[in-house]
Amino acid sequence: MKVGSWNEWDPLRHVVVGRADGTMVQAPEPAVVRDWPEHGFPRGTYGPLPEEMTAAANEQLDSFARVLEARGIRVDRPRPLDFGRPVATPEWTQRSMFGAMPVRDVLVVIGNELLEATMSFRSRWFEYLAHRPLIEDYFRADPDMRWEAAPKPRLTGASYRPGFWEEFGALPAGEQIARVRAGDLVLTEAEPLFDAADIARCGKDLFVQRSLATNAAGIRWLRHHLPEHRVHGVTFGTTHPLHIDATWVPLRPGLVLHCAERPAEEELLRYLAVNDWQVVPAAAPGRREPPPLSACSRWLSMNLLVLDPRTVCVEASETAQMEQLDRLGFEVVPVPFWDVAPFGGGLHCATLDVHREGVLEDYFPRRSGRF
Ligand code: ABU
Repeated sequence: MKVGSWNEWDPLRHVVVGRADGTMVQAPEPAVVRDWPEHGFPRGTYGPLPEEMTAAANEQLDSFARVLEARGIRVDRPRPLDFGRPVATPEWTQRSMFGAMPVRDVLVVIGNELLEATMSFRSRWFEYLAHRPLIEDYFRADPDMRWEAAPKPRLTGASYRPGFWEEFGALPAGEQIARVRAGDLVLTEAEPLFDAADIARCGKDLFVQRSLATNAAGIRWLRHHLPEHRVHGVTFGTTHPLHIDATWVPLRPGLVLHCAERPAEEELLRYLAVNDWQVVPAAAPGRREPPPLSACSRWLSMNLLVLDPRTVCVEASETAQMEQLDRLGFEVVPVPFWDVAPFGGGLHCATLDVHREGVLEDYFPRRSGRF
């Protein structure tokens, strides 16, 4: 038993796969607006996702776990909470939690450190508890594991821009993207906030997206916390930045899959170019629409799990994405996963790599601009 992973591609030996049980369309809160009248959840309403959807998602998650185990990868599962119950801190009350499917959002392993993210939704403040039984087991079993939790956020009204959603929603897309580039979104800079899924790990370099869940103070906290790394704050040209793993997906040393609909900053592209990295635009998704009851986009097509530098798991209906990866020299493992998407994401979102073989390496020896 060992906790250790430096990047997104070294050979995977041990992974956590989430569970769909009890996932909620969460109760209203300042960080996020849910408005899905066509699926029975108009703005202001909340409640559990339908039982038949939950059963279908769990079937795909269980089957994915079996695919990984058949390849000799150890798979652990979280222990879902009663996410329908209200939660509170001394400063606020939230009428429901969310779920325990997207493990990637909450936890990240960097070297021998397992780090619990702050999160920025009140409905997700306590989500780490679904993973604590596993984390405690790892801590007992691995004498070298570092167990860290980022500062628990207060998430008072001071952490959110009042009236953000109404104001932002009324802007044309170009102005919304300008706000994304400027980091002028729902989160203020009152305290460090980040979701772990905004981090893409490339050895010494960590690319962290400033998003609807991650603010500049969160990126600064990560930079101070990980002094042996280069922690780069990055933005992409999208109106709804939330987690980097359907936008900027490192596949192996020298190769990143990039969502071309969400352009990277020129300076970031130059940094990759001077270090001889190739940035490949991902194939267009097969799906025409985003998943129902979900903040995710149809670009979950590129939310994949790399098993080693030659093998990658991809959602089974995304044939164009699979063919592209095949052309790039990967063995592609198709995994049916679309029924999981409403529960918080794709194959990368659903997992946490606890152990990948490998050591810390510097894949970007040359500096460029602010990088
Ligand atoms: N949370 C995973 C990616 C979200 C998206 O861009 O579709």
